[in-house]
Amino acid sequence: MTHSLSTLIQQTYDSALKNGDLLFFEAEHAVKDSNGIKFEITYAPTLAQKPHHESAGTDDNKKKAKINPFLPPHPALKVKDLDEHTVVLNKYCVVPHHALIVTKEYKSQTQPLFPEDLAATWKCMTTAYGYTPAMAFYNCGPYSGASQPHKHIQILPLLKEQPQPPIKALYNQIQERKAGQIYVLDKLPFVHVMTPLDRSFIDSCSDNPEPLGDYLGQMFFGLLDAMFQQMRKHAEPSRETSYNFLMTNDFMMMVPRSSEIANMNGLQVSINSLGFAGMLLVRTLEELNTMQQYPDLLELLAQVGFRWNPDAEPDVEQ
Ligand code: B4P
Repeated sequence: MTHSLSTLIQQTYDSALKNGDLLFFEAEHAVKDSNGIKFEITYAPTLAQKPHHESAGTDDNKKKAKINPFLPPHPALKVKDLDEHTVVLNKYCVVPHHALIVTKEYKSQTQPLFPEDLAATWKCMTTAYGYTPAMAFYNCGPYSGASQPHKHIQILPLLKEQPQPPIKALYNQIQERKAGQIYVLDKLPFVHVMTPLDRSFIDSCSDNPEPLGDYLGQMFFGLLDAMFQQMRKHAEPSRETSYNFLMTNDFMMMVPRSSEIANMNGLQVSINSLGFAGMLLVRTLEELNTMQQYPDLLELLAQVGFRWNPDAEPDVEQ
């Protein structure tokens, strides 16, 4: 009997957790409204116990830092082999069943996503958690918040009541949305691009990876191109591009990154793609309290992205 992806994820998770091959970090959640987005702040104090990826200076640590955890993935965390990818559980999870789609061969996390990556991601994102909606994200490049250099896309179930992910509340305000059109949201004070997906087309080819991948690839590269156009207008040219990519059941979003760390009243907070979805992670009570009192969380995100240049030529309406 073949099991569904959602059953395999649950079974692998239960046994990896029981055997200590996967660490789940208990967290508390707070919600903070900032400019119409109900940001979800996840406070995970035990995450401080997670081993650091960076070398701490000793030879032993340096050796450990070089180990690629996805080549091969730990057998206890491996959920399923796909054609060119393997579905693996996140060893250090704050959200149960958080999974990764890693390339079977080594590919760099600085590469864009290609049709085969996107088709595999869509298939997993829409089947991994039964009827619970999910989100996929990709931290691309050195300033994106990525800690592993081997190409991996992440998927998470979206569990809460409010529009999910929280950024969707702003997406929902786009009037007369058209699939494939590029949108920029007035309320976000940093360069970003967003596009709605054509669900009826996707559903018509969801069992056929080739047209599915071609369509999602076209949307991804259209978004990447639009992001570079915005960057040319609003930022200094740079050789190293980093960006965060989000994909839900109905839209894609891309945000170029200028740095990994935001400064919150002297505290350093690492932000990855989830920050731009409206989901922020803190590890200490001081960070939690400071974030809850921080006047504008979008300003925190603007610090690690690129602020709009007020002198740039306005976009031409199409
Ligand atoms: P990356 O793209 O490299 O980095 P990341 O998601 O920012 O996670 P990072 O590792 O920096 O974790 P952080 O402490 O910030 O992804 C690498 C992924 O591989 C991570 O998911 C990592 O946990 C996983 N991994 C590492 N070694 C592994 C192994 N041997 N086997 C399998 N998987 C392995 O954050 C800790 C966790 O909290 C991360 O999972 C992160 O995604 C999650 N998180 C961050 N913000 C969150 C939020 N707002 N809400 C909920 N969860 C959040």
